[in-house]
Amino acid sequence: MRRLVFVLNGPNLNLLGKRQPHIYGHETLADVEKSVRDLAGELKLEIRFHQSNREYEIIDWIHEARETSCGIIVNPAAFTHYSVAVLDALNAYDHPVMEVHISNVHKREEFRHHSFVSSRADGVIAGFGTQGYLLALRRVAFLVDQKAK
Ligand code: DHK
Repeated sequence: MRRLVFVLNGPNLNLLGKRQPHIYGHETLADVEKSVRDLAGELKLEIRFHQSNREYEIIDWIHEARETSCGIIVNPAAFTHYSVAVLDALNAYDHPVMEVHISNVHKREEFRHHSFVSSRADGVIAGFGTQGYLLALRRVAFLVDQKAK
């Protein structure tokens, strides 16, 4: 299997570093991408890193990942809390899915406590800041290596 991992980011994450830094921190999404790519190099994984404010693009990337990848790391951002369509797309995906939230959504408004994506995710990380992406990537690598044994 190709050691390719899709890292998908939902709406408003293009503003990371500028948007509510007391909640999401000062790192930009480009910083996150760089850290993810550096770690992927160590773990011998390839990365497709995407962000969109449009639900259909996230869905299309999940469809693309079905054919080509060994795992998905997704921060669906606000789509987490209402998108049955993103859940349906992930339910049609056969490899590990890690759900990442930069903030601890459970410490925030009640509408952020429910995630549609969690019923499909193999793991959920929230409140670890942008480090959550790296923890998720290590987990995907572990699961892929385990399967290859
Ligand atoms: C990012 C968002 O944009 C919010 O809509 C989610 C998530 C939380 C995050 O913590 O990364 O509620």
